[in-house]
Amino acid sequence: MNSSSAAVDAYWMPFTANRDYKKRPRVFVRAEGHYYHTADGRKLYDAFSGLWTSGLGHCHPKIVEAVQKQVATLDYSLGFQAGSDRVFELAEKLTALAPETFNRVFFTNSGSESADTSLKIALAYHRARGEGHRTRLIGREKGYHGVNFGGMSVGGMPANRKAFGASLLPNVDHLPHTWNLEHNAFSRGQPAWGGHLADELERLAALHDAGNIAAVIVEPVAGSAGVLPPPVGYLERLREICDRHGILLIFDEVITAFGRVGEAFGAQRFGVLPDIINMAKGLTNGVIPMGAVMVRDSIYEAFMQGPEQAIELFHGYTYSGHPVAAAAGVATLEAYAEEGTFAQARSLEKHFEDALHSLADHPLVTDVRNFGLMGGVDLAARPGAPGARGLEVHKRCFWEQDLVVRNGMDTLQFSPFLNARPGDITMTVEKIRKVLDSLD
Ligand code: PXG
Ligand code: PLP
Repeated sequence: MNSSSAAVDAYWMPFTANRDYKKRPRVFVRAEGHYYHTADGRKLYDAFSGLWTSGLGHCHPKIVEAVQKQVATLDYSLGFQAGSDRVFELAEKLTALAPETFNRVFFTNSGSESADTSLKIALAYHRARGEGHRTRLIGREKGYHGVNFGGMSVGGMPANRKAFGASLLPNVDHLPHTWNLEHNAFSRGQPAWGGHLADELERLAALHDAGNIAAVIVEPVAGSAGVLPPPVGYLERLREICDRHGILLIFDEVITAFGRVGEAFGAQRFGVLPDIINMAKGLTNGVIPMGAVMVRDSIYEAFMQGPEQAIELFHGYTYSGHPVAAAAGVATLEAYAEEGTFAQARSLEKHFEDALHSLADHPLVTDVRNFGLMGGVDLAARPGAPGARGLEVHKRCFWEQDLVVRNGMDTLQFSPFLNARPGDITMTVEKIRKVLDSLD
């Protein structure tokens, strides 16, 4: 393992405070089950299950074996005008898991690519149906749809947009976010207040003319923003308004799919069916990068016209449906089914909620939110140093508590394993309290 300072210096790390990190690098060399291991023999509990990715635990034997076998059998397959047996198998398995009417899937390599793919499908769908004037895209404040230009444009994280403001897509507008400390602080699950904020879509429809709007994209539960569950009735109202005006509804389920909210898809948990579902992360348990965009039959069918030899959608990635990623996907979906993972995740929800909300009385904690196995704990920012306290918790947990916790600025994010031991969730929260007690 080479983590000399030259090696560490060579790497421009993503979403990282590079200079601060490189003063004292935090490096993993191995992972197994619920733990990471470091070169100097330390073993750290992973309270974020990868990056919302690895719900089954690290180095799951079934997935490891499937990947090893696949890479030695068919390492790459041309994906344009050809395909591997494995990717068709995954497509069939995935559509079987999805809500009825979602029978077609397009493969990408990440959540960001899924975002851009879904927006392109929405625009091309309307054009294919003779409604090429539907070009406006609606996102939401505090939304996160990855870092590519489309996803960033409909996203609503100010820091991610700041440097690129002038070059974002035109014809985009945003719904307001639903987080409001006056009305829904310390909510357990879906806040009772805020469903009416979906009606802002009606206002945008009037402003831009509904006939010019192509799609609305939201996360069923906003993740990166610090876990913002939808207020009661909110998603239902978005669905109604989209139906009324012929607007496509895209659910970005990169985090919420595959058991994170106790069902295969958040759409099923909330009982609200979008038109397009984006996914990534849990599709392969994080083992090989892969994303996907699943559409209702009616969307796919709208493209299937014109001469048969014509390509219907001019879009695709070199690695769309990569056979090794597909093998990881197949093994992951099988493991979810064999181990009853989604039901197990659901059975942990109450314990997780109670554990997280036990932090509510801490003087540094300003809000706690949760849904499924997603949790966010806001800390009061240190005066004049936003984000410093959150990063300090991450670092102290790493060095002093053998615990990996993720912070987004001053929000601590929790993504327990879908098969976590309840005692480990309790342990995580006890360690967080200890660290919070030691902060100034
Ligand atoms: N959509 C959603 C809803 C996501 O959560 C993406 C798209 C982008 O996926 P890729 O694979 O391109 O990263 C995501 C990714 C965090 C955090 O700290 C979450 C993500 C990425 C980085 C940090 O919560 N989610
Ligand atoms: N840039 C160049 C020069 C390429 O040739 C390609 C693909 O062939 C790409 C970018 C896109 O790469 P990918 O398909 O991996 O997204």
